[in-house]
Amino acid sequence: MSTQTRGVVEGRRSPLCYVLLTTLSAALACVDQTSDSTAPEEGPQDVILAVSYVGTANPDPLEEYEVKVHLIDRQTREGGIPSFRTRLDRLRSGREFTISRRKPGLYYVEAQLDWTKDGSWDEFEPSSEPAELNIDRSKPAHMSIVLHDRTSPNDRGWLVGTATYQGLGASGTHQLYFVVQRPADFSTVVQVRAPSLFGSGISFGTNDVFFTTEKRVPAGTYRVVAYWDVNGNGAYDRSEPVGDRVPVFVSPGLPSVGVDIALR
Ligand SMILES: [Ca+2]
Ligand SMILES: [Ca+2]
Repeated sequence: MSTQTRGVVEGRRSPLCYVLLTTLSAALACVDQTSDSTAPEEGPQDVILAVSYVGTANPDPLEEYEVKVHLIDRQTREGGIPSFRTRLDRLRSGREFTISRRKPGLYYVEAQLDWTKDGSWDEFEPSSEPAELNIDRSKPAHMSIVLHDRTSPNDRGWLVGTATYQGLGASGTHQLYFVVQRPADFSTVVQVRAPSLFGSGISFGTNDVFFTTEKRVPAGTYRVVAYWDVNGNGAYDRSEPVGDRVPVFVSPGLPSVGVDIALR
């Protein structure tokens, strides 16, 4: 609409205009009276959550995690687990998550961050305290949720991963070692031996070889390397299959999962 045209409409209204405006005002007044004289409309309402994380977890800054919100009706036990994905640094500053149209009632609410990305709730994963939320009949429900660590800052973390090897002689009674090293000087922090399959040693090819350091690694940044100890001396020798050093973060009391090493 041009400036000139707008001026005509606002400044010199036609008789038809006044009729329409008067009718519209009357209609609005009628609506106002109706809404004033009855109870608010009942029905499902949005749940607007302010979700944040407080803790010491030190993830890869590009990693995204799923936050699951358990929202269960106290009376009917019905509900669901809506979720969203986010980076942990974004969650530290808080973000809003809206769950649309839930039936009014008293709900149980608890949220959890799936640190291990396995779709299940592990006891060490950041989570919120259980709380109750009343979803009113006439307006959206608001709630703050704080996810916090289940561990303390000085707790040790651990690494979980696998090794693969496609070379000749991909099975044997030799041992496979995983070494967690400090990045500055490659000194060893923890060395673990992969469990032998059926007590007969390592067999690559059909299965990746699984390892865990268990809770032995202080929080920090490390490199992990794996080698196949062919001569059985408990140390790496130059002719033995070995993988590249993989950088990992270890957070207090949390596992670093998915550390995969390809031996050559
Ligand atoms: Ca999990
Ligand atoms: Ca060796």
